[in-house]
Amino acid sequence: MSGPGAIVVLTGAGISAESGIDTFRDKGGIWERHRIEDVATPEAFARDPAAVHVFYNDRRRQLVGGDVRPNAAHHALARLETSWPDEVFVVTQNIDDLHERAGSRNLIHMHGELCKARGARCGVVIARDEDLTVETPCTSCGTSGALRPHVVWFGEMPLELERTYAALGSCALFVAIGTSGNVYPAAGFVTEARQAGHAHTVELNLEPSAGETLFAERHYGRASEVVPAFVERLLASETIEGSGT
Ligand code: BV8
Repeated sequence: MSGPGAIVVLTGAGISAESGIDTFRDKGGIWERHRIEDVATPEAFARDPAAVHVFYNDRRRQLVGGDVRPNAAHHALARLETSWPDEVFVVTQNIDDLHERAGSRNLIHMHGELCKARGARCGVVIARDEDLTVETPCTSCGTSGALRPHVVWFGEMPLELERTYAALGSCALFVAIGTSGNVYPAAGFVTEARQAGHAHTVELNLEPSAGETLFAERHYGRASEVVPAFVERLLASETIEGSGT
């Protein structure tokens, strides 16, 4: 007897909003205060690395500062991973570590991680909670000033796409949580899951996203309420409602 099927969950900044981490495109969001071209492209880093380091240092200090912690939505996904009879795979666009801190293990950060740095020369990735500056030496190759945030900027290739597309092609359920559906290729995952995987597709968000009509099922509200309720319903029935359309 085969199980109910694998689940792929895509999360975005909205799942961390109630943990106190700013989203990007909401009112007062990060892209209202900074221009992407100044802080989140390889060209920006080449032009003014100090400004890019300040942008990420500020966000890293907030994350590691102590009063940011996972919320009920992160914990619900960790519970789903341990209790669901088939695979649960979380692909996050977020660079915070709240999914890990809530207990999620089968997880990838397609846009990188705020608490990791990468040697721009050697490509070695290291854990890094402290500030980065243009003088910080790479702990692997020793080159001064060669460390960059281990973050995927606009125009750069997201991480582990092959593994992600394989999961999208074989899942029975695709759930997008807390994402506005503006950034690709992540915003195209729902279509991939429907076409390649014939998956049932669900959007859980504060408000309809740009890809709203692509989802077979939609529930709106705050992630800390909507996600636990959705996970409870899934675990109670152990079936995936509906089928990919
Ligand atoms: C690439 C790291 C080549 C940095 C980020 C078509 C195909 C492929 C690429 C493109 C394409 N069209 C355009 C492109 C280029 C570009 C792109 O998408 N541009 C956009 C602006 C049009 N994409 C790229 O450059 C990507 N790379 O294309 O490589 C390639 C080509 C083909 C195939 C593969 C590769 C790289 C993009 C990655 C950039 N890096 N982050 C950092 O964090 O500083 S993106 C950035 O946006 C963050 O990662 C963020 O997570 C992400 C997406 O934003 P969201 O997470 O959705 O956040 P947002 O604020 O927008 O929305 C929050 C939502 O939450 C809202 O809907 C809100 O209602 C909701 N919400 C709020 N509060 C709550 C809530 N929901 C529930 N509860 C709440 N309490």
